Formats: sequence, C-alpha cells, structure tokens
Amino acid sequence: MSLSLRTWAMLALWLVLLLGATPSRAEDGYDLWLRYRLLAPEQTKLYQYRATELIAGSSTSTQSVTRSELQRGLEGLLGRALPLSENVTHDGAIIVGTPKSSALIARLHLDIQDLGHEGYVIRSVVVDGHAATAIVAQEDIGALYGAFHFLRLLQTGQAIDHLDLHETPCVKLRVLNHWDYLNGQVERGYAGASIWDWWKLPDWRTPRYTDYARANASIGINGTVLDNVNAGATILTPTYLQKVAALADVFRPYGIRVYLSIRFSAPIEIGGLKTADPLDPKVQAWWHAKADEIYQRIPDFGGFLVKANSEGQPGPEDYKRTHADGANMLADALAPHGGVVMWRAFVYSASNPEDRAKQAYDEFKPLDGRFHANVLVQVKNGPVDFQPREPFHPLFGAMRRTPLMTEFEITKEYLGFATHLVYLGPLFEEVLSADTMAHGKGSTVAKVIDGSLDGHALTGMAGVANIGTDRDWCGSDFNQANWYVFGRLAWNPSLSSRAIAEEWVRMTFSNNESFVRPVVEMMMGSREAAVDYMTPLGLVHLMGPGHHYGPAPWDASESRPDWRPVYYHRADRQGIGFDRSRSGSDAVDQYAAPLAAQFNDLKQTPEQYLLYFHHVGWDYRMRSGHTLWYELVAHYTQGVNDVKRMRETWRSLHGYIDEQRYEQTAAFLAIQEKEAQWWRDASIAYFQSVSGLPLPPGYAAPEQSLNYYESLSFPYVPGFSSW
Ligand code: BDP
Repeated sequence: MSLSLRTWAMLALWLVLLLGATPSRAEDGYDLWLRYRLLAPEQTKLYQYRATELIAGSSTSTQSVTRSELQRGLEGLLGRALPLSENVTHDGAIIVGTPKSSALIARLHLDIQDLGHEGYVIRSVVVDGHAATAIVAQEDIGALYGAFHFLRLLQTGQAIDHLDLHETPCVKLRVLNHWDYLNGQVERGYAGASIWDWWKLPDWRTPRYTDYARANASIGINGTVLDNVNAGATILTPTYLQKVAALADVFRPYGIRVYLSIRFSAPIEIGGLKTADPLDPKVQAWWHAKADEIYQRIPDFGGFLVKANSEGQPGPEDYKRTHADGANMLADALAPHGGVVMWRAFVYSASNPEDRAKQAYDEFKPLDGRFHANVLVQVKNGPVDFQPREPFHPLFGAMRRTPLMTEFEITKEYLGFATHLVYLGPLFEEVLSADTMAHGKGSTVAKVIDGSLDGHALTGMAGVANIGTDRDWCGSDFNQANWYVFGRLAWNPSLSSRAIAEEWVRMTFSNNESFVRPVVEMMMGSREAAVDYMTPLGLVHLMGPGHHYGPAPWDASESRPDWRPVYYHRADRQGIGFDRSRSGSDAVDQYAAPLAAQFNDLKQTPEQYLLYFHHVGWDYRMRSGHTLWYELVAHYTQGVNDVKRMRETWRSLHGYIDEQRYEQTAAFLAIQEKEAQWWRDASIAYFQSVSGLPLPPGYAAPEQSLNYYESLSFPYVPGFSSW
C-alpha cells in the first residue's frame, strides 16, 4: 500500500500534535526549585491521608495566586489534583487564608497576633472531627508565604502530621538589585540579557515575569530594583514609568514592590534644570513632583536606590553637599508616600590617596545620625568589593543611629562567572555571623542588619541578582542556589547555609540521600576552594582588569591605581600583602577596639585575612610551621585539588538525576578545573617572579611561562563592556 504525500503530511502533523500535547518536562532548569515533580511512592504514601482536599479563597489576586500555586504544587508532587472544597469533609484538608478572608479560619481561633504583615503559622488542627492542616496569616501575603513553606515540606520529604510552625521575617526589605541597562545588557550578568523586555513593555508582559515573582515570593523576597545602580535618567521619564508600572502590576499579587536606581543628576538631564544641588528648592520641587508622579502610577512603589559620587556617578558632593544632604532630599520627596531611599556606601575616589578600603567608613561614619528616618545606608559585605573573601565591612557596628542594609553580590563577578560551581551560602553566613563587637560580644552583622542590636524597625538586605534570559535564569543550575540562599537568609539571617543547601538540593534535584549528602558537601566546600585557587590568605582583587575574568596579579594597566591588582597585593622581593596595621594604613582602627587590636597584631590575625591586614615576609612562619611562601603555593594547589575532587564526586552521581542537568554540570566543572589550574599556575608564576624563591618540594611548576599568562587577552568578556 502506498500512501499519498498528503496522507504522509497528515500523519506527520498528527504526530507533531500528539507530541506537542504531552507537556514538555525538559529539565532545562527553568522551573528552578519549584519543579513539583512527582514524589517517590514512599513519600506520596506519607501524604495520602494528609492532603485530600483544598480550602482556599480567591477573592483577591494574592489569594488566587496562593490557591493556584498550591493546586499546581500538590498535583505535581502527589500526582493527583486535590478537589477544592468550602468545608472540611475528610481527614487531610489543607486550609489556607486569613481570619478576615475565611469564616472557617476565623473559627479556628489561632493565636496569630504577633505575625505582623508577612508572617504565618502552619498547624495541624482538628476541624469538625477531621484532621487538617491550617496555613494561616493575618494578611494574604503571609498566607502565600505559608503556602510555599508547606509545599517545601513536601518537596523535601518531611512529615506533615504534627505541624506547629511559626514564621515571621527578621528583615523588612528583602531586595534584589538588578544591574540591568535599558538596552538589555546586564552589568556583571552571566546569564544572558536582561529579563526586562523594556521595548515590548507595557503591552507585552511575558509569563516569565510571573514566574520570576513566584520564585522570589517562594523564598520571601519582597522587593526588586529594576535598573542598574549606574543609572541613566531615562527610567524616570513617563514612557518608562509606564513600563515600570506594568511590571509592578505583575509583581503585586506576590508581595513584591518595585524600586528604581536613580541618577542623581536627573533634574538636569530630563528636568531642564541647571543644577542637581540637593539644597536648591527647584531641585527639591522637581523630585517631589517626580515622586508624586511615580506614586500616581504605582501606589506601592518601594523607593530609590542611589549610587552617588562613586566610580564617576554624579552626586551631592558635586555641589559640596554631603551624602546625607543628598539622601535626605530624596527621602523627603518619598516620605509622604511611604517610600524609602537605599543610599549606597560604596564610595571611594581616585583623587583620595587614602587606602580604598578605608574611604567609605571615613565618609559615612561622621554622618551617623544625620539621615532622615526613611533612609537606609546600603553597605557591601566587605570594605573592598565583593571579593571571594574579605573581612566584614567596618561600617557594620559603627553607625548605630542609622539603619544599615548589607549588599551581597549573588552574581559571581569575582567568583568564576556562570561556570564555576561556587555556593555562596558559606560566604553570606561568614559575614552575617561575624562579630562586630560593637556592643560587646555577640554584636553580629546579622543583628546589625535585622535591627535588633540598635532597635531599628527599618531593616533590609540586598543582593545583586544573577538573573538573565538564559533558560535556567542564572547561567547554571548551581547558580540558582545562590539566589535561593540569599532569599532564605534575608528572611532569617541566622539560618545555616548548610541546611539551606540541603533544602535546595532536595527541591532542585532529588531527595535520594545518596545524592543529597555528597552534593551538599561539595557545595559547602566550593567557596573555600575558589578562595584557595584565586585569592588565598587574605589576598583580594587580583582579577583581570575591568572584566574581572581570570588571574592578572601583574596587572597595572588600569587608569586608576585603586583598580590595579598590584595596588592590592603589594608583593616585592621581601614579602606580600597590604599593611593595614597601625604602621600602615591603619584600617584596623575602623573596627571595634578588641578586633582592631587583634587585626593589628600579625600573630593574632586570622590567617585567612593575613595578607589583607599585613605585609608579610615570604619566609614568615605560619601556624603550620611552614613559610608563607610554602603555604601560598599549598593553598593554590589545594584549590585545584578540591575542584578535581568536586568533579569526581559529580561523576560518581551519574544516573541519579536527568542527563541534561548532569551533563551541563559535568561540563562546567571541567571548565572550572581548567580555570582553577590557570589561576594557580599564573599566580604562582607571577609571585615566584617577584619572590625569586624556588617552588616547595613536591609542588608542580606552572604549566606555562609567566609571559604566556600575561599575554592572554579576552575581548567580549560577558557582563562587561566599555560603559
Ligand atoms: C564593582 C563592579 C561594577 C559596579 C560596582 C558597584 O565591578 O561593575 O558598578 O561594583 O557596585 O564591583 O557600584
């Protein structure tokens, strides 16, 4: 029987339709930690009588999204749709909402007085003789957070029969900072272009915006700054504000407010004024009118983020005014609407000969107490710049009368871009748990940030996003963990990064213990590995000029001395390191007295910060008994060996997860090993050329000559252009 061309075409079409009808479940990372794949049978059995019907309202947009998230999640995880019900008719009802929204919940009389706006409880209760689970909050948004928490319990395979959970966020503003330009580029972005399709907004709102909001809400993030801190004025024009308003509309049901980075000189650029002097009444009036205009379009607008007088950005100092003058002027414009100013302390100047690490403190400490009530000062975690490791920023604990936010960098500008597997949880945790000693022992950065140390109600934590148009959002599956851990720690800065890693692995990959354990171990060691192969023993900022890709400790090509690697390591024939002791730049005295004394003393300084605080002889005896030179080489080598071990671990896990994600991680780990080796070899080759010392016995010589490493050049590095 021969079939006509037409029949073949029909058959082919049918086949395509059939395949298309089966929802595609490609493991391309798009679903993040909200995969909701069918649980293993032993787990679904656990929930058989505990998840039978769903009682959830839908009279507000937040209630609707809460209900649909639970439906979607439960159906995916359990393999069956739960019927919606008005009343409890069986054991196993899941009830979600607020006493205001549901008479049934009001009848439970749960004690929820202290939950505030965003908190929730999850309780096992008995209703009309039936066992049920109640997810209850004072406000809709709390119920949404509770619903995500409940789903997480199932996703991570936990029992749900005796629940008594009570959660409130420790930090008020939990905010992502997008360093996105309106032309679609992302500064320091390694995951494609900006997810904001400004050109098609406000008319086209891709479903991706909703998925972005879901992901953020699932970890408690409640704010997003849409544009880069190196801001243009255009975002404040009516055309763009309309687009911003469209995004705010998509995010609102998920409890996410939008904020904008603003350009301090916008009154000149788009307002036709001759000055942006914060004390000029015309400038003040312009900002007031601009704020009114924004709030008319976006009634719950969050406020402004400002990078001023830093790296060439305009600011109040252009008019001989202080950072407080600038921040307060904007704060006054936003105050009538309930908005805030997040004013960055990342300032340092090329014309100031002072140690760059000291400049932010010098500038901001005297302004403590001078900021208006709706200003937060946003401080990077370390005094230099998002390095693999730095001590905590001395401003934490030093500005007791000003709410300080931490700023972490989730995108891995200095930590291997998209491909290196570096879980940042331990870095964030190290900073948050650092003791500033500002108010005696136990004055941790976490307590500064959550306001408990000095009684601030306005609190915040910011993370520079690693999100782009890549299908997996973050440039790799493991980078998603850094978004995740940022959100979870912003909700509660005293959580453990290990526990968060475990949660994430279970949700993202598998609940199989034989997979979870080694992967968590690998993640937990990954940051130390990167410190070792890039910048061990307190070295910082030795990356390639401008683009920050790869090693360039020899580099002195940057226009500004404080952008040159040689500025930071100060290696010479005698030794290496930046003397920040009292005999050097005296940065140590920016810390509370006991810490200053410790850091000032070479012998007492923790070795992980040694070369950050001291210039040390190559033959200095380390605690191990080896010389500094020996230890330096050993650390570099250790870093490479750690990555080799990570690869072995991953190889041993083949078959536990889908091929797609397995293969990509395997390939990226291979890149990481190659680049770790490059970091080690190039750094050792260079420092050896300075120290003139032979390699310690047993350590391999660099694969190539120093000339070779110095000759490498990298056009088109992602995340960097000549802005
Ligand atoms: C540096 C980045 C630069 C940022 C700057 C900042 O290299 O792209 O603009 O921080 O935070 O680390 O303002």
